Amino acid sequence: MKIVDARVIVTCPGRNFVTLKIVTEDGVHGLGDATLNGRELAVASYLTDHVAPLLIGRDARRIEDIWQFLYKGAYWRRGPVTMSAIAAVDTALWDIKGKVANLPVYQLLGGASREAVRVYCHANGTDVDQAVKAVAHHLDLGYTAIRVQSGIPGLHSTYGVAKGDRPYEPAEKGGVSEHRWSTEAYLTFIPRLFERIRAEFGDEIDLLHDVHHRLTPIEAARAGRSLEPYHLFWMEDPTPAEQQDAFRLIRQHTVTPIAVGEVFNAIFDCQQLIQEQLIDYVRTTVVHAGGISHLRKIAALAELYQVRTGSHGATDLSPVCMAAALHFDLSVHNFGIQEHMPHNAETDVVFPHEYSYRDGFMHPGDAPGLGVDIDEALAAQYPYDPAYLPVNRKLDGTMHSW
Ligand code: EZ4
Ligand code: CO
Repeated sequence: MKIVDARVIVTCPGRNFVTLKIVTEDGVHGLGDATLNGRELAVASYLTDHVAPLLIGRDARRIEDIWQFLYKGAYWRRGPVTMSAIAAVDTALWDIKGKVANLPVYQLLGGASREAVRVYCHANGTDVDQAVKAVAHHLDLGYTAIRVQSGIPGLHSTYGVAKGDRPYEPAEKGGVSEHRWSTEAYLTFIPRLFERIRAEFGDEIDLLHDVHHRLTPIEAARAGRSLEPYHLFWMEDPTPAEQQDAFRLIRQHTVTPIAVGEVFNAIFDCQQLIQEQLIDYVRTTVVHAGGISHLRKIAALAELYQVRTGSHGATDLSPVCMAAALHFDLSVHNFGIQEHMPHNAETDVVFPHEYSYRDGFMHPGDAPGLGVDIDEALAAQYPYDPAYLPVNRKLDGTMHSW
């Protein structure tokens, strides 16, 4: 089953997406998400200029061999650009294998380990009152696990909070915007936010929070300890994880569960975190961590250490990634939860899909393959439009993690 075409489709139905489409000699096609938010064209070029020519003529059935060929064959290992490109190929080949077998991909991965995939949503407010309203709204939509982010008194903007009345979107057009940051303001405010949310909504709902890599280990330990009365489902990215052993210090001080991994691209990025049980959830995702094949290896390692999965699922991961994530989530034994940030209506039309949401759960559907497609004519009507993530500076102007 030879590959006869591999091409990249870049489209911007409100935000940029990069999609790889692989076609076999029998006319079967598969899709893979290759979107790297804010650096999209680097992956598009990597695929078009360096990977697609190598795929032509290869046997589309040999998913693992092609993965190893692209990983070992590049010589230059890992990194978000390379691993997103490999992920796109891997995902597209699983899609093709499912279509040829006439089975949804989760059946090829061992079948369903659960009825459906529990998801968490985002509730954001410019202040605590708005955050309370956003939580109430998402409870009405059926979610039972909710990530809460709020504007911080004294700081004009911060991560995860929408500007104006448009939904929060992690990328902005028209240049790089700047946020301001004060660790002390944040550490003082954050327990008050969750105290209020628990007072309003009680103990039953699961609450999550994203620190977004902004604290040092000892500051993260203080945050985790101060949040213990509100028993979070997880505290995400409390400190940058380049130095995995930094998490030992956080663990020594708090029982607030920790989730890390949306910026990881290989199993080596979380090897120590998992083997020393320094985290509770690993957030690696299909598009940025080498595809379904590599994510399964990470999950298998994590299973040994009672670490569960909690894949990243923001809007900068396309519906192709969402579909692939749901097949993975449904099948893998040590699944924890899946992030769900719904796409806008234009995106949902450009990428028709079988997956669905109901009462706090999602399901990938039972169509052969991934159950997601791309309307190429429609995609072409939304040309690439550069957008960047914001940056973050401390009050004195020093660059900080965003
Ligand atoms: O900032 O996807 O948990 N979700 C997140 C996201 C990330 C964006 C970056 O592209 O942290 O909002
Ligand atoms: Co995050």
